[in-house]
Amino acid sequence: MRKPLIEVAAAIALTLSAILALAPGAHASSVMVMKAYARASATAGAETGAAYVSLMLHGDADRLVAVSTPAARMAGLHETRQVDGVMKMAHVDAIDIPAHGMLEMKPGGYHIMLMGLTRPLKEGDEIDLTLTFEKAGEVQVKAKVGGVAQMN
Ligand SMILES: [Cu+2]
Repeated sequence: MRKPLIEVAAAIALTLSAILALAPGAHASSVMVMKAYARASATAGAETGAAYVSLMLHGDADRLVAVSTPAARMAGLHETRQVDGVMKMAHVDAIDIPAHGMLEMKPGGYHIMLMGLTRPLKEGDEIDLTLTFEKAGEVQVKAKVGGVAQMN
């Protein structure tokens, strides 16, 4: 019996994506960073700051387990949550991302907390972030410093 055309097409597509996945450099990581920004420091003496990354997984589920940056002595994963009407932020050990899923950090949600800024974040600057994933390993990201109240 003849294979339906759609199956053949699917088989070709699978083969193509397998080739692309194997091509060195073409798909070095299953993590696709869509957006990365930080907020400018409101004052020259600011010690802490926040950065936000949005990314997509092109593959199996993974976990973001760590983050580091030369822009601060310490960087951590935080989540802002509303508890009894009050916004509170807390450290999270890891952020789970489902297979082919998205992680969207944003003010009022997940963010990268920068503690002990080496210098105030200035609008227009760029900071380097290293995201560490359980499976994908380290992913380098450049985050543009936006306005003090930038939302996206
Ligand atoms: Cu925080």
